[in-house]
Order: sequence, then C-alpha cells, then structure tokens
Amino acid sequence: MNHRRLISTGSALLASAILAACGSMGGKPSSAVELVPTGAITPNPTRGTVTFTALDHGVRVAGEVRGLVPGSEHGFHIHEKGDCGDNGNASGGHFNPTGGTHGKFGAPGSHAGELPSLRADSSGVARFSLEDHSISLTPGAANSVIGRALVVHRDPDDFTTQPSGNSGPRIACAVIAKP
Ligand SMILES: [Cu+2]
Ligand SMILES: [Zn+2]
Repeated sequence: MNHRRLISTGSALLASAILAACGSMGGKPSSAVELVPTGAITPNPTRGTVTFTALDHGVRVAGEVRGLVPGSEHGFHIHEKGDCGDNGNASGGHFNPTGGTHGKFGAPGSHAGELPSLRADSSGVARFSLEDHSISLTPGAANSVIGRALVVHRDPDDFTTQPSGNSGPRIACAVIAKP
C-alpha cells in the first residue's frame, strides 16, 4: 500500500479504524465479537476479543481470552443459538449443521462448532489464531456462524462425552454478529 506512505500516521490510523468499522479488512468480511462473563461462576473476570474473518475456504478465528486461571484448559465452541441468556445455556448445543457427533476440532464427523480448547498462560490469557474449514460467514449458508454464539466453558473438554464434551458451566459468551 504505497499510498499509505504519503499520508500522515494519524490519517492511516483513521483509515484503518474506518475499514474495521465497516467490517472489511483488506476486502475480507470480518466480525469482531466481545466475550462477556456469565453469572455461572462468581467472581468471573473472563473476557475476550475474537475476530472471525472470511477466507476463500473457511474462516480465520483469532483472538484472546483473559481472566482465566493460569495454566487452565477450557472447552471452547460455537453453539447453535445466538442467545447468551440463562448464563449461556440459552445458546443450546454445539453448532451442528451436518448431524455430526462431538469430538475434536477438525476431526471427521465432529460438530462444525468445535474449536481447539483454550489454554491459559501463566497470566491467565489464552491467545489463538486458526483456520476453520467447517464454518463460513456466508449469509444463508448452512454452515454460516452469523447469529450463533461463541462460548467458553469452565472445564476442559474431554472430546468424548456426548453431545458436548462435559466441559462444565458456560463462563463467557458472545453472539457472532454479521460482518
Ligand atoms: Cu460449548
Ligand atoms: Zn461438539
């Protein structure tokens, strides 16, 4: 972007901010969501920021979750309904447009809503960036996650227990907005 060099840093930052607000970074539709704590545990400092960006095949899911117990592991999924009410329970089960069974992210036949488990570092922060080929941001597509919920659980996912991996209460939740 050579023309960026000709404008001031302030203008460049403003231009970036406008692009982000339009939900289109570099021409790829993108949706940033804010995970907020539920009342499932007390106290609950769990918060996060996660960006969903459309790829040619799939979606990049990137961000961080803060306020976790240092070193802890947490089930992390996209749930079917875009409703974080009732301490996240209103979001229903894992997003599952293909009639799969619960398993690991990327495993054949698993739910489209599976994500890799969150692993908190020594500061209680989990950072991640992954390509998810099971979902899309395409309006009307069966695998579109627009209007669904992103959920962080208190406990690790065992990837075995049906239909949700036995990862305990839902401690943070966000609805994935349209880019
Ligand atoms: Cu879940
Ligand atoms: Zn699942």
